[in-house]
Amino acid sequence: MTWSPYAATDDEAVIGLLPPDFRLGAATSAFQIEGAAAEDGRTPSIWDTFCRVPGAVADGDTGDVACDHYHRMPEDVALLAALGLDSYRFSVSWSRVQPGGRGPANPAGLAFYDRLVDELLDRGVTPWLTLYHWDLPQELQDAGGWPTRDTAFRFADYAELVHARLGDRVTHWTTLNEPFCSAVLGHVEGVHAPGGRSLADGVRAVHHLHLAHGLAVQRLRAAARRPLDLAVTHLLGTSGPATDSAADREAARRADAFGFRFYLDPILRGRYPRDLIEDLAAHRIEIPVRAGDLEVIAAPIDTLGVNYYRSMRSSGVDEHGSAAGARGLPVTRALPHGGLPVTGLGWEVMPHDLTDLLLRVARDYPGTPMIVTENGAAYDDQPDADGFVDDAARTAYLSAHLAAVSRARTAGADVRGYFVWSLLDNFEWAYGYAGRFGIVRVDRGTQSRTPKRSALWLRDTARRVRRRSVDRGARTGTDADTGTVRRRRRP
Ligand code: IFM
Repeated sequence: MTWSPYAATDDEAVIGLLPPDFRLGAATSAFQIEGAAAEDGRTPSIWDTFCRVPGAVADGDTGDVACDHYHRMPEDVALLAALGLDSYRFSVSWSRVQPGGRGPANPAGLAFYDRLVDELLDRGVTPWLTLYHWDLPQELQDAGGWPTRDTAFRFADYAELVHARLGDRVTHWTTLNEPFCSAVLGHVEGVHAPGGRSLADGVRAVHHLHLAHGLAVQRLRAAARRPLDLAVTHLLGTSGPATDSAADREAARRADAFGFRFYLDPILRGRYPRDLIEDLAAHRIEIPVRAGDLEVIAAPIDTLGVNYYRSMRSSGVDEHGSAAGARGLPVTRALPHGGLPVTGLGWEVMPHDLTDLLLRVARDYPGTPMIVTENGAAYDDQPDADGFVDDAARTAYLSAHLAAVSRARTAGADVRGYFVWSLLDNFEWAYGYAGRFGIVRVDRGTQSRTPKRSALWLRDTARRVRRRSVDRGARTGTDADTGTVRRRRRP
């Protein structure tokens, strides 16, 4: 372990306290790695469209080829297995399996995920499937997208369609990844697809994403012939005040309502926060709740996915010294803490905050097991002559954050696993391919994969945590959880 300014000296010892059944995996998402954008019947998603907007994505990068995972999937699964990871979090491309977002399934698209699931199970890796990671079929966007209520019902149909094909083997289902990003980055701030800039649309999008989640949970439970682990993943952080001034404390409350409780309260408490409703009313915005919606949204889940990268402080005044919020947002200016190490994207490294966050969720929303479904860091990796990346900073980052999870567990938070973001260097949305989050380097020219030092650290950590060798070769046919799920026999 390399010394780093943010790693506590006993991090590795604290990681050693994780129980042998603690889930350790890596995560990806369809648009970020698959490529094959126009193959086998896939239609464009909002991200295919957004990538074509001049200036929207750094260097004009697109997902057309990405990591070519669509064609290299067996190699990538072999890599996961060689690293001894017990779980793989991936997402399904809606427009690949149901072109246009409605109507019949696309057999060729579904067949890809069928092969992926079998390949994982063959190698003893548990598939952890996310149904939606930001890539709405463009046709549904043209029909109004997430600000439109109908999109939630289209999502529920899509969820059922995927489950009908994979539900015999996939136990772990996450409905949505980070609705905050879909709704706010995509509809309010305009930096993600579809590039909208309307607070009202963003609020409508949040509600319809929640509704989509709840409807899908109901449909999957009804369709399942065996117990499923159903989850939703949220991007969370803390948002303390920048100073102790009344304005900053009020700003922190607003940021917490808009960025945190807006997401967890409806799902886990069956209501929207009262203060948020008032904040929005001041902007003449109403959350478009209809009778019965909140009961659907609060359909019980089994696991809460927590994605954590960093936290910000909230300021009640804008850069000109005026009261923040005057620009039409109920949130306020988010400031860095300052004086902390930063990643290659300038994101502050704050592992202790992850402990606080997990403990807060455990305290405020008791009874829901958590999994850290994403955590990781982008750095400007420099490969040596063989393509190896000695990414000491990323390794230290992961070690410090996994230790933070272990500390939260010790203090009482029910956290059952940790997925590194990401398995591969991939398409980092508006940053294009410049934001390298992978523990495995992907050479953009040759597409060759080379595990970085952080991947080897994770492999060794998984060994240590499980106290069993990962060199037993391919483990065949059983799901780590149930011992009963088997690959589908293909003719
Ligand atoms: O790459 C993204 C991922 O798609 C969603 N969560 C945050 C990651 C890093 O920005």
